[in-house]
Amino acid sequence: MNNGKAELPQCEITDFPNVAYRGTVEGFYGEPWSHQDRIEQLKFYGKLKMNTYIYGPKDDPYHSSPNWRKPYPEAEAKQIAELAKVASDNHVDFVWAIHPGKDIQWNKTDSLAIIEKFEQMYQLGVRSFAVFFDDISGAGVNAEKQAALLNYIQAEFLDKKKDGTPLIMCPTEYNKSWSNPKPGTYLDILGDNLHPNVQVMWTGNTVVDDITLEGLEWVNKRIKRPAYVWWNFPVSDYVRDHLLMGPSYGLDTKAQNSMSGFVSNPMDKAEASKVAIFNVANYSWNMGNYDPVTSWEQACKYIMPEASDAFLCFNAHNSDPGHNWHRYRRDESVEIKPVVESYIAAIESNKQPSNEEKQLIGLFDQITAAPGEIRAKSLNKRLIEQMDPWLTQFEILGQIGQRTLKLTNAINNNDIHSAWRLFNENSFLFAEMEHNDKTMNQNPYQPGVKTGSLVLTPFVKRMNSWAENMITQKLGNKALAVNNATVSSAPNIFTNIAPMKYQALKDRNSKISITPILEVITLKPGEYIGLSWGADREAEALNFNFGNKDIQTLCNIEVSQDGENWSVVEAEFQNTKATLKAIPENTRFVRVRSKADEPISIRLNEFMVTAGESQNIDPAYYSQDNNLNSYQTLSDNNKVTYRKTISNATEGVTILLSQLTEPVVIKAKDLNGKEKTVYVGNSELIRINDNNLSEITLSTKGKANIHEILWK
Ligand code: 14T
Repeated sequence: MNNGKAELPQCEITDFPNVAYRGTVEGFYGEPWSHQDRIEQLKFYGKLKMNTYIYGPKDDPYHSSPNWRKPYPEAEAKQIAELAKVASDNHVDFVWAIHPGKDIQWNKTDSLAIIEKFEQMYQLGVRSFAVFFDDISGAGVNAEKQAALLNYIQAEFLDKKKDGTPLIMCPTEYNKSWSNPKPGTYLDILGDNLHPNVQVMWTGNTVVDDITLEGLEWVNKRIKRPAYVWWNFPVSDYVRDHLLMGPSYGLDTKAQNSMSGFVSNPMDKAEASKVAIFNVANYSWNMGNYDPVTSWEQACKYIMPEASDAFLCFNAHNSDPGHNWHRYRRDESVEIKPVVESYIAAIESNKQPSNEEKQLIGLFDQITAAPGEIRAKSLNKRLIEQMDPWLTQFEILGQIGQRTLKLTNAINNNDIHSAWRLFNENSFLFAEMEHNDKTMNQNPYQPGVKTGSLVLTPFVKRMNSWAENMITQKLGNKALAVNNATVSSAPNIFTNIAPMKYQALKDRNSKISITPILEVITLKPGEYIGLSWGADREAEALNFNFGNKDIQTLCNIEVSQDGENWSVVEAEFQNTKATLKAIPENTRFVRVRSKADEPISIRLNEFMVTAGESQNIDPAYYSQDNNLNSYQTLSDNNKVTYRKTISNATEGVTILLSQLTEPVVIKAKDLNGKEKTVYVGNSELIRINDNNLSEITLSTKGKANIHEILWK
């Protein structure tokens, strides 16, 4: 002490943040975080030197309409007070946001209502405030009025209180694609009118996007201050069947002087969001040094030290949101992707993969073990609870992967018995996955649970459909199914554009649709895109949208019963959309085929066939439908007879079964009609090598699934 003044030794501060305000904005739609989740988050931010938590859950009625004018009821008020306290203990600003724009009246009463509400929050210990005008329409979107309201709050509330942090606003035009580019419009009005202390939020060039220096410079010029970045990652309210657990990338490392704050809008799953939030902490503290993948690996260790490898493995394959409205995609399965690709290339050109196989075995063993390890070892029960449905699916994916690799080997080694067993095990595992997808996480927006959806799930599906073709080819000619359909009962893409063959299909509520492709597709003369389905369904309509107004003159719409004989039909066109309503009975294929002389550009925005179950389908169809997954159930001493379907079957017949509980008895009639027992036993793949048969009859005292009868 010297004359009552404290002296500090001279020092140099070398560790300081690039961005003043760093943290999260709880701004997603859907179930808000729980109180306990929020407390955990605030402590987590404290440890990672993050200083901001903006409270703005869209589904809190006291944050938004209808109740933003009303004070919180006692119980909720108590919780907010507790959050403000925990925040301050952890050096975090608890920012309370109001979302009044849906029904705000631009008058004194509503201005006062906001100040009164802020006053209530102030009494609860809140010292930081925000006003959100996002996702509204109507009178609320007026820039002059919004700016005047914020200036009023600045003057009548913050200037008087003196101990608040800078006021934050989220504009209505909160991203470049939604903002009026004309000078003197919305953003410029905010820039000119808003008190210089007010921070203006910004999500980037679109709603969900990378953050670029260029993009920030564009908006900063207009709002006349550095933007406060609201990064819409890892928020998953627009892709609720996915988890976004991968690296946080797409963040400009040279933007430190172009932003006043950086907050992440996370998933409704608070604990699972910590991976991305950890990365945001690293980025916003020292962006010059930020490396997304290194930081992500550190995050996995930090968040689940007890099982970090398993967690890393899970996260590596649960990161892409899948096709979505925002067109925001993420890398997934990055390290294994080239291995998967060369494995597929080898298998499909009848070569034996070697190195790739070893790596994939290792990976699928790891995937199968990861969920169990996470569940057993992680002390973070809330995190496990939030990931639970995805952990379940991930384990099944691992089990399918393990069998898939053995399956392709068995086929290449001509070990058809093992191949059938493995294919069949996978068939049940796929069904289990599908069942989980239809029963777990059934929100009304994107119901279901998807894992490994960018690389690994498509990989195992593709290999199993390859295996199905190989098994059928080896064991029999194409079965001739009942109702004269040779098409597989499984819906399939019908195209002669090679890379499109494996595009994912969705089959729900009688609608079979091709997953949209975002890139422009070139359709060469004669090329076509279509769908096929089984004789157990009757098509009612085709809807497609190729994003091209001239499709009507450039393409033919064609239907077929067998995939070989086609007839042209006329659809109704409306701009780029086409609808075909009267589809001839027994149609099993539909395609849109280019008849132009030159390649044409299209987009696959929609391609959907509505096809409900057809009536009176003979259950025996499912054992003769070219689909090894489907089956007919045999039980209780019932008999089922199959006549030979191809006249030149010179080898005999193969019967593919599963889930046998008792021996199956097979009787056969020869060409003279004499019957004898040809098999009694428990095998699930039975070959009867006799070219003299005219029909076979199966029965069992127990149960059996008959998957396919293949004559050769
Ligand atoms: F305020 C904004 F900065 C913002 O991003 N608002 C919402 C946000 O709450 C939501 O979590 C996020 C991701 O879905 O997107 C914004 O909400 C939207 C975006 C749209 F494109 C709501 C409707 C849309 F059409």
